[in-house]
Amino acid sequence: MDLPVLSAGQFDLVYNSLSFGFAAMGAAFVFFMTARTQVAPKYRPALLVSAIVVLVAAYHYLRIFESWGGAYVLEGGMAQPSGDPFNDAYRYVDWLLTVPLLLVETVAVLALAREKANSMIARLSIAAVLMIALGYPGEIADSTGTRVLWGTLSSIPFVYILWVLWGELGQALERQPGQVRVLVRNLRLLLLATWGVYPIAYMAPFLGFSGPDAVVTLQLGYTIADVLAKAGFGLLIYAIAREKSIADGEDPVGAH
Ligand code: RET
Repeated sequence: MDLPVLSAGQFDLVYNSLSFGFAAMGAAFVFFMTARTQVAPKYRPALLVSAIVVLVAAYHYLRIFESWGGAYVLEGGMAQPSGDPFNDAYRYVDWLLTVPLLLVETVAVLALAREKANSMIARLSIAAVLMIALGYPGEIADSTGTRVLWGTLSSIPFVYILWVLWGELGQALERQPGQVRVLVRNLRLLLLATWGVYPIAYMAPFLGFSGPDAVVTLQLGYTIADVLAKAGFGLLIYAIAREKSIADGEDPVGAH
């Protein structure tokens, strides 16, 4: 999309939220690395994957943040496009790397038989790559028609992923002990709520938001969803791993 002129306040809102995104992902990385020793060894890979996800995201947020800063110049209280492009591709490259990792994390917490887990990861990862690759041409398009077309195509693998995960997490719920069940239920809701924000933010340009408002809504929506879907999701995975360690009688902290 061509960048519109923004008020200084609109520019700052996106600037600060991208900065927040970088700080949140960096802090989450330190947390997940440190928290690994608080769960039983079999759950440590899940926390390592969470840490990798937020590290990859922290790097991309830094790049997006710099790109946003370079794409505008402040003049007379307004933010004018500087002529340098704002690189939307960082987000999509980030998702290409992190969404399959989040799927690995989710499937790991389901504790399925190895073959079933591998086949699910493969099917869901292919769907994730399709979802992201089909969304990108629409993201960078200027015409609404092109955006709607690619967005609709991208929604097919999107619905497939949510459908499969919702069902599998639902079945896994039944097998979990008390407190873990509540956490897995929350994980399922967080997944649906955060993943649902992406297509809505993508639709901002044709949901009645025009020019500057559309750009700000889109960037804020993606950033909030990313922090919740990566750092927030990882925290729930940590809580589940911790409860399961305690339930297995393998609490490494020894408080139980
Ligand atoms: C796009 C294009 C429009 C249609 C749909 C989309 C979905 C994107 C999603 C992204 C999820 C990213 C996550 C990142 C976390 O690391 C590509 C915006 C359906 C669901 C979870």
